[in-house]
Amino acid sequence: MPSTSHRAPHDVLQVDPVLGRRVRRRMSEVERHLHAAVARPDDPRLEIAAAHLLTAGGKRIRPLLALLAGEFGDGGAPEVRTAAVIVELAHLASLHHDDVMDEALTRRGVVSVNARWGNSVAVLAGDFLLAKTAELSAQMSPEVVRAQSAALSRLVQGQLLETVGPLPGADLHAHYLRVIRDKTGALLSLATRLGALGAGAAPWMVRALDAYGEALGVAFQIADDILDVTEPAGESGKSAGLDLMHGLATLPVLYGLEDDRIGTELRELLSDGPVPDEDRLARMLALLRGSDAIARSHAEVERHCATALAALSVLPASPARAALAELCSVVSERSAAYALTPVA
Ligand code: GRG
Repeated sequence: MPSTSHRAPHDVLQVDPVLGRRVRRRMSEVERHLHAAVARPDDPRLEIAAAHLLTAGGKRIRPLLALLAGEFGDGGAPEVRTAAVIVELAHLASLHHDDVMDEALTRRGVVSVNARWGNSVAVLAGDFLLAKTAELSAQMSPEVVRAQSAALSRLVQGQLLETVGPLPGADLHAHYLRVIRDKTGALLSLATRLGALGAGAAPWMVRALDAYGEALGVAFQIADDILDVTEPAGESGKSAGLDLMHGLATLPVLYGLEDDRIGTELRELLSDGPVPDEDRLARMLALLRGSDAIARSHAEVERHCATALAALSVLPASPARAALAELCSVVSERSAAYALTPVA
């Protein structure tokens, strides 16, 4: 079985020790401010629910993106740190709501907020986190508020489009791409945009970093969708096959349906409706893992990483640019193992 240990996003800081020390120091400040943002000394119950996933961990890729984008201006400006806090809080809010919709039992390797305290608390704690992001962006600038509102609106639209599914006769690949651009690309590009804006970077740099974040976000989501099929249960802090459980046509599934060897059986299994029993889910996962759907999906990860690298190439060479380029490799490596070693 291929190895499932992945490099963490923060490992890219190893490209330059001086950058690494600086960004890690700023990251601990971000952590302090994240916890301060959810602190409610007057009523610890809300704090406990809102801080549950924050404390559980997570890769912190969005704050890392904001801090690295900040390196293209005054990276030490407090606004860069605020940008990093905003994007992680918005991400957390979206995870709260996502887990309610998916009826998820675990997240970040711990029991989900909805499973622990119920749907109402999970939704409201998510709303509280979202409200905090508005409070923080209002401290920055009208441009930041505009960028944040636009990104959050895309996030919700992406999730909505995924939920309602494609229109009859629509191009399924185009629908999938639209969904993931909005539900994931929008927040990663907000991270780089706000980090760069907070640092006072030149507008052309902000645009390049925004384009990089969006393309990286698309690659990141496809890799996530591949891992949903390939990762043994528990490795990602979620259960395996969650998307299939909910009948979602992610890229590996779309390619699986196009594969002559498994397409017919996969279509039949899927047409039995969502929430399959354990045997049906196991059979669908085995079919996809043994087909070329994983390698074809991984090729798409690499294509979007190449777009992200092309966006970076207009920026001046620097340790931060090298770290952002390395992040493309980290994202691509996440889904590479099974693509290189198909299993029967
Ligand atoms: C309330 C802002 C808000 C949105 C509501 C629910 C929803 C609309 C959007 C959900 C979007 C969503 C969950 C997209 C998936 C993004 C994704 C790849 C999540 C996993 O991110 P990682 O791997 O997770 O960075 P960690 O735990 O490491 O932070």
